[in-house]
Amino acid sequence: MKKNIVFYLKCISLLLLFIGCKKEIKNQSLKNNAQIKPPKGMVWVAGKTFLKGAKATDTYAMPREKPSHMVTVDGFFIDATEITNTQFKAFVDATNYITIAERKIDWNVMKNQVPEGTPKPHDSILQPGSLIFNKKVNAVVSMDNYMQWWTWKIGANWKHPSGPTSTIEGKDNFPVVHIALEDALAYCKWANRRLPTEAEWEAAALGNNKNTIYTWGNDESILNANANTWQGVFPVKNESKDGFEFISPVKSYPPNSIGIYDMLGNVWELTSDLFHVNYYKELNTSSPILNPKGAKKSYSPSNPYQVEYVMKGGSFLCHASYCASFRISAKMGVAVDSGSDHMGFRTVASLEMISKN
Ligand SMILES: [Ca+2]
Ligand SMILES: [Ca+2]
Repeated sequence: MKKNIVFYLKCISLLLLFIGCKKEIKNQSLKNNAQIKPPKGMVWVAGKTFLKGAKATDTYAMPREKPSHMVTVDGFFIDATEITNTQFKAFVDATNYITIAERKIDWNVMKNQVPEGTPKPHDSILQPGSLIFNKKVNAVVSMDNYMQWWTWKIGANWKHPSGPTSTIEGKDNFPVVHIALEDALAYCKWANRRLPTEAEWEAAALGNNKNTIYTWGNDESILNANANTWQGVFPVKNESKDGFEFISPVKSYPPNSIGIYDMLGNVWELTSDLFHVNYYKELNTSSPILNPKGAKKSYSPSNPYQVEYVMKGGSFLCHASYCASFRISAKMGVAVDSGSDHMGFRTVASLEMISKN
């Protein structure tokens, strides 16, 4: 009788172990095959291992995109489009959030972000505002000085993208701009989302393609049909051959292979990774890196005074002659409190975040 009880208990424990294993397998498969319906406006990106960074045939690739290396990301949901004015307005209406571009400037904070000894600008300059592209630039002296084509515009913010007299009326489905990292994070918190890591962003941009330079493949000659960038002579003559001189409504160009729009061009997109020019060079790339979250600290030789984050995809201002950032591996750093009229964001959600709801 005692033997039978022991045998019975062993059977039960084996059964429980079997059920436990099945649950584990199910959780694992959930990570890589979404079994939850995507939230409205989002697309599932299946978990995968892929080559992050510069592709071998990419002649535009910059040193900060090298060496390319294998990474593995778990599956996640991503917004099919850049966050629009309508979406951002819903957040502001619900929370009364004030973006950084709308806030008073504190010189005591700002002076730590500029070279020591920089004189305090006149109070008339230290007003809420943001950077806008200078449409009136006729000629540039040196391409190294990008301030030739950027203007500090008092009163420019997401509601007034080109300055105080401009509006977003009739631009509901345009990407929201003048968004700094803190603003994007506040939106994410409200919406139960987060910013993508750079690895997730590249995984989403690749879609079903493998190892391609662009979201549609490797053919640069069809750039104008697939992304809002700059044609002509940057930054003085925009021929708008792709149909748009400035930002375009989201979904104006074809989606990538898994239904995501405007990953390349239109507005730059923030990520949660810190920007460090030598990050890739210092990685141990002997095996795929699992869910990389970027550099531990930020470093940009052109802006050593501020913390910068990685932004991806380029914008309507990107041209082959300058940064050619309309590529999946391209990246730039953006100061943590800085926005402009060609910067926006899109969000992601992991399965755990969605399942909690
Ligand atoms: Ca364009
Ligand atoms: Ca974009």
